[in-house]
Amino acid sequence: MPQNTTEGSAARKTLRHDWTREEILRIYRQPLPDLLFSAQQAHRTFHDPTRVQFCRLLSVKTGGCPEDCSYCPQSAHYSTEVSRGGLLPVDEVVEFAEKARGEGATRFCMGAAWRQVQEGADFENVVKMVRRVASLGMEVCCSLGMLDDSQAARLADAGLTAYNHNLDTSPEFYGQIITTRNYDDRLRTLASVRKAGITVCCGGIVGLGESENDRIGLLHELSTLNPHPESVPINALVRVAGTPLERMDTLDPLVFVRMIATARILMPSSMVRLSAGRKSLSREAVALCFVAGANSLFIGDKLLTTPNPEPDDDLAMLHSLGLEPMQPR
Ligand code: SAM
Ligand code: DTB
Ligand code: SF4
Repeated sequence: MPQNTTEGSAARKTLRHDWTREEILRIYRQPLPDLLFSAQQAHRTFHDPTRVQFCRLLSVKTGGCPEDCSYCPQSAHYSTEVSRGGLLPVDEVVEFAEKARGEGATRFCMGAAWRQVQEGADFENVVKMVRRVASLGMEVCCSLGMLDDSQAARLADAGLTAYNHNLDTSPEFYGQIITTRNYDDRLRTLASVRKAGITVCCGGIVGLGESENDRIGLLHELSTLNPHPESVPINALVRVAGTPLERMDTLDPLVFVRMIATARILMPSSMVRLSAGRKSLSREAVALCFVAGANSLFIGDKLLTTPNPEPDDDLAMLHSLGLEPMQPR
């Protein structure tokens, strides 16, 4: 196929928000070299392909979540090895963030196993955490479940850079993964985040047993948001004992690579984050994810509750690929 007809290859600065599912399917299904070529073109139009942003996650409130997300070890509906805890003390969280900054993280993400944010002492303490982490000069992200306009405004005022709230999969498949909330609930929170002027971190998971159409459906939902989410985490399911998805089939790593490449083409200016599931990918599969346009990863030996590669192994991996950590903006 001649270069100039490769799907989605036009290296242009304009962003589109009117992608159709048919177009996305055509992009996703291209021969892998064409897909990767287009993704590289899109990537290089907006980003330095040798730079990777390091982010660090911390679960500030773990387990006992009333939602029934069937992938999640923190749901109270399943019996997993995750033990429940209350909100961590503010000082402890800030110390952890400082340490992460020393290890090269420029973005710090705090996750709480809540269905929704509730006003009260815990929320006040989260607001304090945000204010103090922001004062360290790091990007600050929170993932606290659903929130409303006034809570989003409080977080924005404290200096929150981004709010993570994933759509996870297609609207059609959503009900098979989560029954305690619906897609519209998710979209409503995303709208509150936008309204408050906080950037949006929104992505999904592959390996849930979804079809190719569901993956396209997720990418369609994400890429027709206007503006696009500034941050798009692509997770591979971490199969956790005790969750309903613990015995899911192993994900073909090339599906992950195709998701990343397609996300990069559809939302070229966004940060595409290689998120959960890296421990089960080979170094070569991770390398392909970077070729596909991923430009961020989570550092540290733990995500929220599940293991992540050892920091020394990650540094060696990045070095072997000739990649460098992104400097603070
Ligand atoms: N409770 C909040 C929420 O659901 O928005 C925030 C925390 S939740 C753990 C953040 C995201 O982690 C989920 O939206 C999901 O995409 C991802 N996640 C959770 N468990 C996972 C797993 N086992 N494998 C891959 N991703 C997972
Ligand atoms: C996202 O999409 N992935 C991160 C972050 N956003 C909050 C969380 C991954 C969690 C994986 C399961 C765990 O460690 O508990
Ligand atoms: Fe709760 Fe979030 Fe886990 Fe769902 S993904 S069970 S909302 S912590």
